[in-house]
Amino acid sequence: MADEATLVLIKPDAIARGLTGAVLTRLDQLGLRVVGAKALRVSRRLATEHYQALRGRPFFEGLVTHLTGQLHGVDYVLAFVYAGPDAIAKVRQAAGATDPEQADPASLRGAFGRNTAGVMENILHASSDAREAEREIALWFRPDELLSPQQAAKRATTQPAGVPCCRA
Ligand code: IDP
Ligand code: MG
Repeated sequence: MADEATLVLIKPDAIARGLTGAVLTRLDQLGLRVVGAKALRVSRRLATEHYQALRGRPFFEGLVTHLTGQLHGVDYVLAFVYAGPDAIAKVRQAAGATDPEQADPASLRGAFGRNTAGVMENILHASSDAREAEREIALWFRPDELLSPQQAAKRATTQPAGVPCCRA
């Protein structure tokens, strides 16, 4: 399994609904290491750049407005970089399918997502492949905001504690 890094954004719908802890608990169980973490305001420019591949789609404006937090009265998102073997696929699987109504109920989107605000309130963003992860990490984090693999290695040798209340 390749050692990879992937971007996670806890979207404004999750922040507004108090789901940050649930997301982080689930991701902690993947045994990856966090090499970047921050809270930040999202400008329309950053949101547009983040979703540039979807420009022109009918839901694009709503998507950008959602990520800026305007739909949920939230003025920040939480951004993380998770790293480790197969990190991209592991986080995508934990996130679940794009549409919360189609997502596996055991996934974060299936368990907590909904479609009630005219956009998909699907809790989190997760990079979909290595190329996208590289582009997105560079968009959201400066190099000096990320731990080196050596700095983060201690976490990798520690087994996840496991949380009895949550499915692995
Ligand atoms: P992903 O987040 O699962 O990678 P993408 O296809 O990359 O899904 O789309 C990015 C985001 O755009 C989704 O998370 C969702 O918020 C929104 N989105 C995607 N497809 C639709 C759609 O058909 N209608 C409304 N919103 C959509
Ligand atoms: Mg995507």
